[in-house]
Amino acid sequence: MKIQLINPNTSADMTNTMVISARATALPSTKIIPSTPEHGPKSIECAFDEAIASAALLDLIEQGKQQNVDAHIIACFGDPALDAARELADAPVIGIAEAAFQMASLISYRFGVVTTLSRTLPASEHLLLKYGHQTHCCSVRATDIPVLALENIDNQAYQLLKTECLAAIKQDGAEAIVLGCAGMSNLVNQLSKELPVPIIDGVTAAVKLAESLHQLGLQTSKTGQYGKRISKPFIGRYAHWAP
Ligand code: 2AL
Repeated sequence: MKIQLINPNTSADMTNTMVISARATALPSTKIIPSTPEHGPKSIECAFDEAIASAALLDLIEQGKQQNVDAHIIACFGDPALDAARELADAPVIGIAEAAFQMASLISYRFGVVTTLSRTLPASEHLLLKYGHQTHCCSVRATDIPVLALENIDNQAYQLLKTECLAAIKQDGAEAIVLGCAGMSNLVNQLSKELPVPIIDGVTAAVKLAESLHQLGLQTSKTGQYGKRISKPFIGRYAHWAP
């Protein structure tokens, strides 16, 4: 199968990190096709970044559709433009936050989320509510590590991340930890060795969910919410979305 792995921010280094994690997890027969926008914010850490990144992300979904990919992954923990992407795509579209929450809820009764800036906490809380995981999520913690600092994480930042994971486990009762950024996908193995609970990275969780849906022959439902978008004139820089 072909999986389009979209990093919706413009950091090519972050795309490379997640591609390595995805390829290491995917079946040998799965092709991972990386996709990074040319325009937009270098990292996505607030609603403004997310809004600007979303239009470019939808262009990438359309590109993936032209390449006949079998699944699209939106690899940013805010799951930006996920519903819009599902309106556009026929193949499954998987957001890494939703993928990680789903996996965590299968292997733990209460899980914690450890993410980047405190600024992003409401976004994670909002997604937990939207997806209905709030009763099983007992902890949402920030490290205040900026997304781009994850590209070359130093020991001090790594220890900070580990300390917040431990606090989620010991103080908040987390039985599994969801890592709250695609740029943390290369840290999951080390953290798994050093912490006493399962650690879940959304990128690799999304790859395995995409492979499962493909093997089951399941596509995005085109009835109702994820039905085709409403056809209408679009002008200016968005004229390419006109009928
Ligand atoms: C993210 C992420 O995964 N990619 C990005 O640019 N920002 N997540 C986050 N919590 O800040």
